[in-house]
Amino acid sequence: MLAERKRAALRSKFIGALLGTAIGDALGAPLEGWSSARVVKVYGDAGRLELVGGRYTDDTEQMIGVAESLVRHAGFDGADMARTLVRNMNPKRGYGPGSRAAFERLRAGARWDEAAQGLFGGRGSYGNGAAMRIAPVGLLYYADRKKLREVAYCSSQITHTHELGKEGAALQAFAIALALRDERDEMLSQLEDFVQHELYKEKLRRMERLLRAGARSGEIIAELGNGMAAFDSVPTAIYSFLRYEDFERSVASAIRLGGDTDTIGAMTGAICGAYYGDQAIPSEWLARLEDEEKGKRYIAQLAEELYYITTAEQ
Ligand code: F2R
Ligand code: MG
Ligand code: MG
Repeated sequence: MLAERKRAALRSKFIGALLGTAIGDALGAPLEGWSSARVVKVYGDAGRLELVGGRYTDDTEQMIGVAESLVRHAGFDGADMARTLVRNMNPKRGYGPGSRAAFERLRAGARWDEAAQGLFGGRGSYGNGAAMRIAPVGLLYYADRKKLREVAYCSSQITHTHELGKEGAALQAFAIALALRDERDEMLSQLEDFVQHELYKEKLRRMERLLRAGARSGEIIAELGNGMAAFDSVPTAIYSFLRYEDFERSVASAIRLGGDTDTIGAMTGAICGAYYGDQAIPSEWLARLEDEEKGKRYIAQLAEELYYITTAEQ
């Protein structure tokens, strides 16, 4: 009976992480690029944020591609994942310039692990595009941090070859895994132990201070960031999860920080969903999330398939 209850809770967390990505993304989408002051002026500094439109963006579209490929192969296959991301791409969802360029090179025949190498003067992208789509990797490998890191890096390589872009994706994937495992109290120390770059370690140390002080938005933005670089948005999403103890407040407060709102919302939603499960997502938000060809029912189905693959191996 207990095992049955544990299985149901785990399944709900898988669904929560993927739907949480889509909800945070759709909530933040109309405000992407706004300053925090503008978001607060229009929506107020507390209370429910309205889900306007309900359409998700590139964050969720790519997360769906990652999940589809992992499900198809019961694991990572770089060429297939790249093909899937390219096939799914709808430019109207608003893609980052680096990712768009990588997909064009893939379409022209470049290898999955080489297409993005020449971007940004050969340094590769450190944008948050690989981190925002990483939730399925955090779920599938939640019990194996070595494999989680390996697949996070490899899946990033398709579009983001800069080490800070890859590390941001691995950090976000591991935060999702820890949330799934209910390791909230240990999250910061575990993340500090896991992460390999001093820039991220420093942001995690700042986070500890900000959480203790109950910092205000201006300070959070100045210390952690709210931009499109992985190192200016992944830590902010982790902070937003740790700052409050419910799905709605964490996601709404992340979006009220302004900047890359859809992406910080998507990443916060993924961690919160992995921790609280899908039932914690406000029903009013879920009701408004798009449900067309690859909408909420499809996303929940992908999460269930990932859950079955993961638990079949245990
Ligand atoms: N692209 C957008 N939003 C703008 C347009 C949306 C509008 N509403 C519309 O409908 O058209 N959002 C999406 O892009 C972000 C993810 O970007 P990604 O995939 O990481 O792209 P990119 O271009 O690789 O990186 C983003 C920017 O980061 C800077 N950057 C990255 N690496 C750099 C490097 N090595 N040196 C210097 N700068 C670097 C650049 O400014 C990149 O353009 C998400 O917000 C997603 O929602
Ligand atoms: Mg987006
Ligand atoms: Mg964005």
